[in-house]
Amino acid sequence: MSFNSHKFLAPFLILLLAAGSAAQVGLTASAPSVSIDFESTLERVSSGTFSAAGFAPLPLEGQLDSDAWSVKGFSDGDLLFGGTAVSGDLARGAISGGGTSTGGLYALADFPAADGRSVAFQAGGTDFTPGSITLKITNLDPEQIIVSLTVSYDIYELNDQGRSSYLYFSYSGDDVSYTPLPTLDHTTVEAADASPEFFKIGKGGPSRTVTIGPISVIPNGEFFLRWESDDFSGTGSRDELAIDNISVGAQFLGTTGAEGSIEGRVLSADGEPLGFVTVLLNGSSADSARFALTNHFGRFRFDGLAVGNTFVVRAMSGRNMFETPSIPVTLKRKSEFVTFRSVPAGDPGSAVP
Ligand SMILES: [Ca+2]
Ligand SMILES: [Ca+2]
Ligand SMILES: [Ca+2]
Ligand SMILES: [Ca+2]
Repeated sequence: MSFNSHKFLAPFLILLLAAGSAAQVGLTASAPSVSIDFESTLERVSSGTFSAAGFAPLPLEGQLDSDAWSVKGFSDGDLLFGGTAVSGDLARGAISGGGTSTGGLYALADFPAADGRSVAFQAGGTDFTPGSITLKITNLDPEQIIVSLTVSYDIYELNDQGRSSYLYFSYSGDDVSYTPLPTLDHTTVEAADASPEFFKIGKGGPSRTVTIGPISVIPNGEFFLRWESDDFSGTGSRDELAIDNISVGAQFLGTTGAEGSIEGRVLSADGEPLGFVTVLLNGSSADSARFALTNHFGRFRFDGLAVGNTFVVRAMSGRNMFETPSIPVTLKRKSEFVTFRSVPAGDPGSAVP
């Protein structure tokens, strides 16, 4: 494809991206958690009962939504976010009890109970060694930021081969740099079971639970959860693994009791502090404007602001003009600092005829 045709396509691609931007695990302060059980439809994540019929951005029955899922490491090629894969390694179908020898991604059926479904994979020499499954989370709340995520999931293992495989968990804010959480590591048993059957890791509750934080996912910001696998020890064929009951719960930081602050100072043209200058703060939400007066050090401060929001700070004085009277401030961290400086005053005498 020529460079020119790329340019021609660009506006259409932008439209498609905009239309698809709401498709992923979307969390809001009023709906802060989701649970993915692979038995039922979860809008923007899975369609119907998962049958490993592949991945698509508009999934059909039995498929997963590729706007939420990315799968890498199978020999048939990587599934990127928004991609489509409906045959081969990424669509090996439902399998009851496991025991396959063909590398690929399956729907494990009838485990841990009848009609149960989970995402299972069989690794091989060129499949999923290494490989990864990534789930995209998006903060769809218009105002509040996600400050931590509680994640839990189940691991099922079929130890039918003489090799050990690992399943590690990591997270990312940009889908590039991932932070591992070694406390969640799992490795399958190396020596094969005599009568192999799928079993769940851990007793009682979820196989793994963790709270990730502090993090800062601003409105429309994304966050990524990743499960990675590869050979760990032993030789021969690989065991089978499955992931199920992925629960994600977000803790939001709202405008009430918010921890952010904007502080600053107002200076004269020659750098002297200016007291008793009115400073006005306008928020991005429906909050009414607030004002402060500078003290005799020229300092002011606004507290209780939501991190992630944008504000406009304005200095007003009948006696001074300012170089930049209005300064927009996005609270990317807990505190931001701004400085207003007045322009040199003309000689008052010369202005009077
Ligand atoms: Ca399930
Ligand atoms: Ca393959
Ligand atoms: Ca197998
Ligand atoms: Ca094994």
